[in-house]
Order: sequence, then structure tokens, then C-alpha cells
Amino acid sequence: MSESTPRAPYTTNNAGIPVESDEHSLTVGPDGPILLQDHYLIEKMAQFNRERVPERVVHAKGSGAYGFFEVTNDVSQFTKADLFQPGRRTEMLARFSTVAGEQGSPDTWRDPRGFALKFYTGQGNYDLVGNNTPIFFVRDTIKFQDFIRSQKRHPATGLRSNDMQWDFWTLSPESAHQVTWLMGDRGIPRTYRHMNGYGSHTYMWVNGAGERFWVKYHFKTDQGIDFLTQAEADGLAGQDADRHRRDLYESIASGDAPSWTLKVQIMPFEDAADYRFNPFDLTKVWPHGDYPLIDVGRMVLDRNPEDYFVHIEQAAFEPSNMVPGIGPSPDKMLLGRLFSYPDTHRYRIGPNYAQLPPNRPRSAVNSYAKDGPMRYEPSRASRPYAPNSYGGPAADVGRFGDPAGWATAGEMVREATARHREDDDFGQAGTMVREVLDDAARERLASNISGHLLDGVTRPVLERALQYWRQVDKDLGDTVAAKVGGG
Ligand code: HDE
Repeated sequence: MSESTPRAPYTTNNAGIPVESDEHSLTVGPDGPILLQDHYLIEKMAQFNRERVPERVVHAKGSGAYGFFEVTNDVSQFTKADLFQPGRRTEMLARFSTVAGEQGSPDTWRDPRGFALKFYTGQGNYDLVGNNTPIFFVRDTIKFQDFIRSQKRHPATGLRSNDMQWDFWTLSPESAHQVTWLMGDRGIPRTYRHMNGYGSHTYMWVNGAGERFWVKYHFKTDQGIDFLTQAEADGLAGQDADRHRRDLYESIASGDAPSWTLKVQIMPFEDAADYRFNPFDLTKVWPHGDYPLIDVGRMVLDRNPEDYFVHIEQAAFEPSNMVPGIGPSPDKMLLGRLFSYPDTHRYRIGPNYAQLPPNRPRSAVNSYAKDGPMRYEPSRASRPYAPNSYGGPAADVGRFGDPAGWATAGEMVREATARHREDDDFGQAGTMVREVLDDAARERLASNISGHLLDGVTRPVLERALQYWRQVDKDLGDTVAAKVGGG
């Protein structure tokens, strides 16, 4: 080794003690039995057996990067949230993912993509956990688990099943808008950099005067939207299952930092009651003609994680992380998610997940949480209970302000979401097919649908699917029927 080559660091065990060999177990003579006192060998084997934490039950396959968000337009009339104030620049973490595939599955499967963001604001972490589509398959949390199971593996065969997928979708007509998105060009982005991100739900913004607004987030890719055809995606799935992960990592490593422009739609609080669509129904969009897009800022991802497992596999995004000036809405799906994400993190990573590097706030943490497995940051509380007369911490309502809520009343019921004037399950999907897609995109949509139906979908599910598409758009349904040889 030449003098100029830096010496490699010497190997130690987990206690920092130099080890004698990387290659030879401790034995009696070179060919004798391995000795139990070879605790370094035991450490290596035991650590190896404990390397896995459960993968995410959905969105298992993903990639992420660090970056920043900078405000470019003054929206302080709508929100007092620290990160959206003029001139603010906030460090952040993003993770993109597929939904149904397991950790080793191909990045180029047809699927919505997760678009999870964590902003390390001066008032704690703000997490906006969205997808690359502005809508979703169902509108009530209680059906989410069933939806996901229909997309995953059949309990008997362990195989994915298009028949299960279409059985669920055609029995849940509220899915039509999202399935139209899924089967179209947006269903397989060319890379994570060439897709938009959406908050999807309606959220609440509260300004400094306590005035409330409803808001929808749109992160428009500055790289331009681009997609893979089904044939391209199928080929790539075989050649390089990590195609999107590789592209994101290598783009950032080469200095080609991807960016997105954040725009929002703002609905005056009072408009919600008689808006033509239920503004809290996650299967619906707000047409931009009704509530135009307003510029807010720019998100740039310019730093790869130094360790994928530490920073991305253990990243814990939670919609319940809403900072002052931001709140939930009556969207049943959003309200269900506020419980689910912290619950899954406690199970998957452990109760002290918020202390890990990707999850640790950059602002002060003065909670009363203490102890529990792997805890290493001391509690800031002078005494482990509130109230206490030894210096708190004590809640300061002025810091958060009034709860970002709304008046509500009524009997306890289990009923479908209230319908507004123009609410139905197929209207907005049909509008997209007829008014947003061009002829070529409609042709690709029909081909993708029929290809998916021809791959294992049986009667009577197939007949229901043809009826489903005719309800979206008669011509589209007839084209698909002709392609699959259905009535
Ligand atoms: Fe998720 N979702 N979700 N989801 N979701 C999870 O949390 C859940 C929904 C989304 O990169 C889980 O950490 C429920 C909509 C993303 O780490 C879990 C409902 C949208 C990610 C969970 C939904 C999303 C997840 C599993 C119905 C777009 C990956 C692992 C009410 C607006 C985040 C985890 C990351 C992950 C629950 C529906 C986006 C199980 C109960 C709608 C991007 O907690």
C-alpha cells in the first residue's frame, strides 16, 4: 500500500474493541472445533439474525432524499404556519414509494406512488403524507384495509390476483376515479422525478387572525410529467427492479437535484357546505376553474441519505404531525390516518421512533415521554408529571392557538358520506377521460385496462368491469369490451 493511500480503519466489535480477524473463527488448532468464547463470531451471527424490522405493510418499496423547501409567494393571509411564511427556508425529507409491492418488488409496477414529506420546521415536524394522485380508491377508512388486501396476495396461492383487484373495485364504485388514474399514463411514472405529488385530502389552514380556510396541495414536478408504457415498464421490471431508486440516487449524486413547485387551492371556509362536490370526499377533486392554483414555494431534493436503512427504512411519516396554522378536515380517510401512522411506527420501529435521526425534530422537544426500549435522549421535563411546581414544561395555548377544528353535531350513524349536488362515483372520472386525456392517452388507457382484465379476471367480475367502464365513459367501456371479447 503506497504512503498516500489512507489506512483503512481497523475493525472493532460493537463495543469498539479491536478484533483479531475478519476471516477466521477461533478454533482449537486450524481445523479444530469453534470455541464458544469466540464472542465476536457470535456477535456477527446474532446481529445478522436481527437486521430486519418489519417492512411497511403498504408502501414497503421506496426511496428517499433530503432537501429543503423555500417560500416564493406570500400566503400568510391564509396560514400562520412557520414554514409557509415569506422568506422561510425549511430542511426536509421526502420518501417516494409504490403501494402494494413488497420491499423487493419492481419500482415500475403499475401502482400509485407515495409522496411522503417531512418538514423540520421551527415549530416541530410537519408531515404531509400524500401520493402522486390527488384522489384515492375509497372514501371511508374502514374500507382501506380491505382495499389493500385485494391488491396484495391471495391467502391460498400467495400470488397477486387481478381478479381480486377488479372484484373489489367493481363492488366499490367510488374507486372509479382513482382506477382511471391508475390505468392511465400516471399509473407508471418514468421516474420519481417525473411525477407530481398531492396532499390528496382537504386540509385546514388557519391564519394569524384565526380565520380558517380549506386547502389542497399540489406539488408540480419541475422535471415535467413523463411516464412508462406498460411494455416499457414490464421490460424494466425484469432488467432493473430498482430503476426508480437508482435514478433518484444517481441524479442527486450527480448534482442534478430534482425540484417541485408547490401550489395550493384555497376554499373559503364557508364555501364547503354547499359546494357542488363534497369537498372532503377523497375520491373527488376540486376543478381548478372553481379554485385556481396559488403559488407557495419550491421543494428541492439535493442530499442523498448516508445510510438507507437508518434514514429511509426507519423514516416515520405521520399525517398527525400538523404544526400551528395547519389542521385536519372532516375527510374520513384523513381522520383515520391520524391514528394509523403513529400506531404502525410504534409497532414497526419501536416506541421511541421519534428520536431516530430522520424523525428527530430540529426544534425543542419538551414532551413528558420517558423510558421505553432504545430511548437515548433524556426527558426535558423537570419532573415526570404535569402539572408540576418544578419548572414544567407547561402547555402554552398561545403557541398553538385554538384547535384547528369545526362545529359539528348529529346522531351517531354508520352511513355513506353525504352527497353534494354533483356528487356521483363516475362523473369526474368520465370528465377526465373525455376532457383531459387526448386520443393517444385514451387509447393507452383502453389498452392498459383490457390487458389487465385479460390477465386472470374471470366472469362475473369481468362483466361487472365492463359495466364499470361504460359508467365512466360509454365509448371507453365499449372499446375495452371489444378488446376483451366481452358483451
Ligand atoms: Fe397510507 N399508510 N393509509 N395512505 N400511506 C401507510 O404507514 C393508511 C392513504 C401513504 O413513505 C402506513 O408508515 C390508512 C392515503 C404513504 O413511509 C399505514 C389509510 C394516502 C405511505 C397507512 C391510508 C396514503 C403510507 C403503512 C386509509 C395518500 C408511506 C406504513 C385511511 C393521501 C409513507 C406506514 C412512507 C403508509 C395507513 C390511505 C399515503 C398502514 C389507515 C389516502 C405515502 O399506517
